Order: sequence, then structure tokens, then C-alpha cells
Amino acid sequence: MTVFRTAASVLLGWLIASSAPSFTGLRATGDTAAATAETPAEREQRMRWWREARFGMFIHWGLYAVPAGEYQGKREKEIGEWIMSWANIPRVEYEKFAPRFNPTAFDATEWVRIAKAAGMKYIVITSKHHDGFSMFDSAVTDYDVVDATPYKKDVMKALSAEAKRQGLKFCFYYSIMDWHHPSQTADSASKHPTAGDRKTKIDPARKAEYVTYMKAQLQELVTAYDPEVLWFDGEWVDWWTESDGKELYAYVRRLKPSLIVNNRVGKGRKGMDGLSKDDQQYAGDFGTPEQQIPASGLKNVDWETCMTMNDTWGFKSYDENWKSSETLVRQLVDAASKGGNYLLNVGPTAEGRIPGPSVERLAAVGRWMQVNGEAIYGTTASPFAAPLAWGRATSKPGMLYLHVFDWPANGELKVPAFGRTVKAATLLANRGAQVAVSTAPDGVRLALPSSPPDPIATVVALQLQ
Ligand code: H79
Repeated sequence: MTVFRTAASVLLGWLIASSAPSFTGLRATGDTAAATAETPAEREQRMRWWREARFGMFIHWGLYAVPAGEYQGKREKEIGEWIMSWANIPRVEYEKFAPRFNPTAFDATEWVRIAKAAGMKYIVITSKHHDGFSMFDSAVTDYDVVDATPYKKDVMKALSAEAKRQGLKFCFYYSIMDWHHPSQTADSASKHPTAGDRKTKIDPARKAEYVTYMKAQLQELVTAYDPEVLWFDGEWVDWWTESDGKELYAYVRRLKPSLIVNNRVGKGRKGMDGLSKDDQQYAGDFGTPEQQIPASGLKNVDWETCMTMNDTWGFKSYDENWKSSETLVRQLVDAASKGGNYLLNVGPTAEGRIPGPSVERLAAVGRWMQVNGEAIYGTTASPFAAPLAWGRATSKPGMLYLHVFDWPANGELKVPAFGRTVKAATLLANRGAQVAVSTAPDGVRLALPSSPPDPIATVVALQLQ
């Protein structure tokens, strides 16, 4: 079984080895293990594009975009894709959103263009969220975008083909918890039995049937759309076990050996900080902090922070609490400086449009990435043992990138010692001009211009001896 690497060595602070992570997996546990066994070099190869990408687009799109946060005149304050739970909507009522889902403005070319122009290298989209509605053409249910909506077209066919055409990796989110499947009912007494709920109960006599259903859908997803990542969620229900997770992990990797799978396929994640527990080896290839970036660097762990741009994943018509593009760029930098990926969400409308405020912010992030992308893609974590007073750092062989958030008042940037000699320094925003470097007892000093070329984050590229 190839599993998420042990987190025993996880919280070692900021000192990150620049070398390839060590491999501690391959704890063989029978047939499923044999099916996905791989050498460290093979794992390295499989994870390579994902580690280099550093920046992806999350897309939450489903029937919940129809109510857009509002049901029977009441505006819910919670996340939009959970409206079936928060508004306590029974299945037969929620199903009525399907005839109203008609995304005539959906334009796969435009969506992929927006992601690519932002500097994103992959797209992860909800094939089925907790509400159980399949956003792809599934043969094992009619509760899908082709069979149940007036749109009748397979949006995932269009998007997967377009992503491939424009050179982005295409990936699927898939929820294990399912509020629509007859095997499951709401756990809370306060909820209608067929409404959404924080957890579902499963009829033990029907669990095998549901697992078979999931496997059939996952086979459809892998064979018909050729995704590169499967991003599971909703795994916290009591009836889903780590053993189920390992089995499902092996199943999907057998379908496509190069697949990368998140740690929510099993029971490994530690709450919303999303990294894997260290009491045993858990299924999955990377940790999934949600709405947070780890406080410090993590050694030998692959992880990806998923984040919303406002306060919802699925579209809400009245959520205007947008993060600034400065915040988004700095979060991307922060994640990269700690050796992780940044998966930034958009929630398109039921008409098929990515909200304007998201498009504007992604364009701004893209302008920054156009100039500074080399300090993000293919980088590893900061070599500094303690947080930097003025910003963040990322590394590449022979290079150190300093991302200056807080510009020094006198233009003199203090860089703590990091055990290497600086050969030359330039600003990525002004590659022609050299930055003077002088040595100090505790590191080096850089003589920067008096004002920052980019107030969001100006990157100083240091060539190392
Ligand atoms: O798809 C988006 C959200 O709909 C979904 N994940 C992102 C990517 C999400 N599900 N739940 N939440 C967000 C918040 C709820 C978390 C909890 Fe728990 C579930 C609290 C208790 C059960 C996390 C998992 C903490 C403990 C287990």
C-alpha cells in the first residue's frame, strides 16, 4: 500500500530539506497493497507534476448554485453547497433544483483560459458533492447533469477536453458522504431523514451496494475523463473506515496507476488542518488543510491548502466578502514557502459564469505570476529556520527567492544566514538591474530601491554559489 508518508517527523518547524522527500511507505497489507506498490523513484515520478504545479483552481459547481444560498426566502449564512443541510431540504424538494439548472452561459474554453491566465496548472472540479448530484453523465444514476437538467450536455466532457487542450491537468472532487443515495439518511434528529446533514447514517445492509455504486462512478470518471487527481471529501461519516479508504485507494490506482489521491480517501486527516495523523500509515498521497495554511514548514510531506475567495465554495448570490488579490497572492507565496500547493476556489453560477469578482482577482494574481512565476513553480520550501520578518522565501537548486511583503523603510533588507554564498541578486520585476549584496555578521544585506516595484510582493532572486 502506498500511503501518505508518516507524519511522525512532520512538525520540525521551518528547516526543510531541499532534497527529495524520504519514502517510508510500502507497508504491504495484502492484495490491495501489491496493486499499488511502487519504489521511491516511481512515487517521485508520479508526484512530480503536482509538486511543481503549486497552484490550482478548485471549482464547486452543482445544483446548489440554483438556490445560491437562499431557500424559501431565507438567506443561509453557511456555505452554499451545504444548503440541503442548513435549510433542511428533503431529497424530493432538493431534486427540484435540477430542472432549473441550465448553464447556457457555460464556456469551458473561457473557464480554462481564466485558470491558465491566473497561473494555475490544474483544475479540480466537483463531480459529485455531498448532495449526491452527478455533474457528469453517469450510467448508474439518472440524477445527473445530462439526464436530469434541461441543459442535457456533459459539462465535464467539455471541461476535461478543454483543460487538456490548453495544457492544464484535469482532476475530480468526489464526496463519499451522499445525501441523495437511498443507503443513507440524516444522522441528526433535528433533520428531515432525507435532508442533508453533517453526517449520514448508512443502512448496514446497503453499504456494499453504495460502495459498488461509488466504484462504478469512479470507474466512469477515470475512464471517460482521464483525471490526474481524485480529491475525496465527506469521509468523516462513522461508517467509512480506514480499511474502506485503503481499499478504494487501491481500486482507483489500479484503474489508473499514475493517479494522485488526497488523504480524505481514508481516515487519516486531522480535522480541518487536514494533515495526516501519525499513529499509523493512512491511505492517500497528500494532506489537505482546509481554509488554513500550516503555521510552519512541513518536512517530507506533500500537502495542498484549499481556500475560498469569499466565504463559500458553492455560489451564493450575496456573499461579497472577497479576499483582496494581495491576500490571495500572499497566501500562494506562503503555501509555496512551506512546501505546499494552493488550491483556490471559484463557485460558478447556475448560468455557468464564474463570478466577476473572482475573475478580476484571478487576473490580478495572473499578472503577479507572469512576472514572478519562476519563484513559485517547481520550488521547494524556505531554507530559513525561523519566520522572516519581512516576507517569505522559496528555493530552487542554485537559487533562493525572497518574497518581500513589508518593504524596508531605508531600502536595506536584512537576510539571515542560510549557509550559502550569494553570487548575484536581481528583482524579478526589473531583471536588468543588479541589487548590491554586502555581508553582515548575521547574514547578508541587500540594497533595494527605496520603494517596492510591486507592493503585493516583490521578489528578489538570489543566485547562489
Ligand atoms: O467541499 C467543500 C466543503 O463543502 C467541504 N470541504 C470543502 C472542500 C466541507 N465539508 N465540511 N466542511 C467543509 C466543514 C465541516 C467540517 C466538519 Fe469535520 C465535518 C466538522 C465535523 C465533521 C472536519 C471533518 C472536522 C472534523 C471532521
